[in-house]
Amino acid sequence: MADSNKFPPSPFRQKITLDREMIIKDAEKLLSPSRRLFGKKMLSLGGLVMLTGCKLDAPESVEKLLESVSRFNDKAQAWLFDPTKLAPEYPESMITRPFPFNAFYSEDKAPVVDPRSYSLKLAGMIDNKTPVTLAQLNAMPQQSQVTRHICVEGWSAIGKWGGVRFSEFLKMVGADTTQPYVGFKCADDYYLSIDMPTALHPQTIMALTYDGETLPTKYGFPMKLRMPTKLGYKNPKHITEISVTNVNPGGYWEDQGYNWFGGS
Ligand SMILES: Nc1nc2c(c(=O)[nH]1)N[C@H]1C(S)=C(S)[C@@H](COP(=O)(O)O)O[C@H]1N2
Ligand SMILES: [Mo]
Repeated sequence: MADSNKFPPSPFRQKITLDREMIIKDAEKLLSPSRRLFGKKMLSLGGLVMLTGCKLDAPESVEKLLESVSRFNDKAQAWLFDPTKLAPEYPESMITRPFPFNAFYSEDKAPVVDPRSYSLKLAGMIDNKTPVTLAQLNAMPQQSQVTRHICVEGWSAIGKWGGVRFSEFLKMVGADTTQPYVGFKCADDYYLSIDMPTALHPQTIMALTYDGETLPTKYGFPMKLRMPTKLGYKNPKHITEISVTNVNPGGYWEDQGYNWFGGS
């Protein structure tokens, strides 16, 4: 985590307006390389408030919010991405129903994976690369969490996921956790990589259930990685392969230039 004092002063420091559209425009400027990828869907005020954890109740808070956005852009990652911090957990009564679906395609195109033939491939710096079956994953100790999923497109929702703590899985298969990256391949051509500290974070789980039921197709059957310390797009669904590596495997959005905070 970078020290926030090291950031150059925001060019928007002088702004003392609470005009919503202006705030969004300014934030879009700060986020500019990635903005064009999401177009109009990219930002909402609610999304920005959630991303930055800033409330908009005073003129100074606008400046704070914009500085916070600027920090994301500068890869400082701010509070949301601190791998040593625990993400907040919520009571089950706060679960968002229905929980939203999102992907780079519509819900009816979500890949249908056959649980009988499925096995999770392992690659890279892992001692035991024998593919892992769903039965094996289900037999491991399970834990659950009610956490908030935040999507950069401007929405967030609280959901409940259950599954295997990822650090325990990595230990079981003999992964070299001194390597910097963990890569994921998915049944729908999505791919992604995360940093090892996030992989080992206690709230990072291989989710096998959603809201107490087998993970539905739309939410990533048979298994997704749930990381409440990362934004939505960093949570890969329908995982088919996991690799441990010292070469950054990139990611679906990151390789299109969308790398301003995700790569940590
Ligand atoms: N395999 C795969 N994983 C993915 C995506 C995708 O398109 N394919 N989209 C990401 C994005 S942008 C979001 S917001 C979340 C949405 O997860 P949900 O459908 O459970 O809400 O999945 C993430 N993981
Ligand atoms: Mo997302």
